[in-house]
Amino acid sequence: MNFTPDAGWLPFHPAPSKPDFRLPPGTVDAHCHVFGPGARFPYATERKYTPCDAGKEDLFALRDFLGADRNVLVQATCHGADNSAMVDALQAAGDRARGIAMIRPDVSDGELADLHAAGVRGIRLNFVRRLVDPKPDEHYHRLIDRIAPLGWHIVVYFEAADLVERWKLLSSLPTTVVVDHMGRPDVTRPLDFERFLRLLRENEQYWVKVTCPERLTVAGPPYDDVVPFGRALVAEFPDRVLWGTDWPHPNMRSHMPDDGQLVDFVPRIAPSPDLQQKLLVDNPSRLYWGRG
Ligand code: 0GY
Repeated sequence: MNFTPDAGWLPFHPAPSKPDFRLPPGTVDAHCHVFGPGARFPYATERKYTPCDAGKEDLFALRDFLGADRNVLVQATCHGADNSAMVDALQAAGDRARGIAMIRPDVSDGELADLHAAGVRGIRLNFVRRLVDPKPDEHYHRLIDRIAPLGWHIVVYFEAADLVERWKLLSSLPTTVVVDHMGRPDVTRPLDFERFLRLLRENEQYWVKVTCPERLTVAGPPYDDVVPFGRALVAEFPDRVLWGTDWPHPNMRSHMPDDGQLVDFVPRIAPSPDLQQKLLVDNPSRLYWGRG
């Protein structure tokens, strides 16, 4: 089956620049996706958008070009709970990738075991309303009951308003929890960021991805207005932060980021070699590869 990308959908950057910043050996791009190709891995019928295909070969080429070593592939909503494109990429990458799946409550033990064998180490709970239809808390509890015994963790994606509404659920999650994209602060309202910092301070199992300056910025590249947020998170929680590109950048309508420029954002939020080593290598190695 052939899929036509949504009108106005920006394809990933065709020729990213070579970053000035040299990623340390063992760097993990801890947030990226594969889309299709739709002809082989059809997009989900319940999807809210149809992307351009962005397959594993392009992802691995970007990894090598940027000087990263490994990837964490996060299941995106356009593939729903059919994780086969991601699993195919995990199998092709061998030990150089791990995955975060989306599942349904009726997933079988056998399916979970297969996902684990392929390298899946967690599930993603997505609360962003333009991406998924909201569900009652009970739905998420049922998913968590399925994965907690496997030693997996939870990745959560929410916007600032969801944090208020889902506070009880979010602050009671039993596993390690990783929040996408700095909790999506409104960079024009730094005081609102305090609520998210409170979540991290009061819940030691919470980690955060210091990703997506291109989504959070109002000023545009090189994302000066996002630097204080990323820098504050890395400084206060150096052992609980992860970095990633978010390639191929779904739903970016304003501009398509240059992935080389996203690498050059790293030393601006993690200014010392020690912080860079934790953010890029040690933290993801511990969480996803059980090392260190
Ligand atoms: C991201 C961000 C987005 C999309 C998804 O699962 C998804 O569809 O995550 C977004 O549109 O903000 O993490 O890639």
